Amino acid sequence: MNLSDGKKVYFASDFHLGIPDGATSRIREKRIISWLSEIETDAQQLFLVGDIFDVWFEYKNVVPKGFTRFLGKLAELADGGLQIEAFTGNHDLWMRGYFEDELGIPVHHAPIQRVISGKSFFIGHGDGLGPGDRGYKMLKRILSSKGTQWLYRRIHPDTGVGLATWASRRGPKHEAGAEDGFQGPEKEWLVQFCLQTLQETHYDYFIFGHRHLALDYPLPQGSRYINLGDWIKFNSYAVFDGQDMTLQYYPSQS
Ligand SMILES: [Mn+2]
Repeated sequence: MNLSDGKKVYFASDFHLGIPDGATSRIREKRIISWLSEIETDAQQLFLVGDIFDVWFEYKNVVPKGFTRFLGKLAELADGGLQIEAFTGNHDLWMRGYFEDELGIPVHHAPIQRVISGKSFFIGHGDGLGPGDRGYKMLKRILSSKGTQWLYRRIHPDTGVGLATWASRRGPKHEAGAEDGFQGPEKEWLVQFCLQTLQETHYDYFIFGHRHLALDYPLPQGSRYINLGDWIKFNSYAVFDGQDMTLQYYPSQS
């Protein structure tokens, strides 16, 4: 894919719509929509890199209530010709066709590789990559399985979504550590993942969410690991203008 003159690619993740409560989430939802309205003037492509919703579980004919303004904005943008692609995160891995059917937005359930205007990208939410976190990798395998999802859909939506909401708020936080800041390259699994990957394949940019840290970390061979941060604390996103990548914050500081 090549960018047209003056056009850009935008990346954002970890909106976690729904937490900590409806009213607070609504404020964040509106902020995200303002941001989308601002970028639509020069965006050619938008990647939503996971954990868009704090809880999402799609039944065959039922989706969770809420997020109408956000979904409406995505529909408007997609209908207007903006190329949008989404990823599942560890909080919203149970997406199964609603975005595709209703919005025309493809959803990736695993990382992807792309070449945009001559630069190579590795893009994914980032959960379950790199060494360690065996418990989570096992849990993810179970939760991702068709059988588990089929069984879960036998539960009434009120109970099913309620249970998922309860688990999300009380369960272990796989973004743990964000409060403590960057843990150093040895402890940051995503840095380890990048270093390992670079030994075999070169990417100009690794784009991840999940860590809830806004990061632009230099790697060997001129590569960079961008962590998109989140929209709970940072309102951060990344922009690629065809030449370079920058981390930015909304509203812009200047
Ligand atoms: Mn997250």
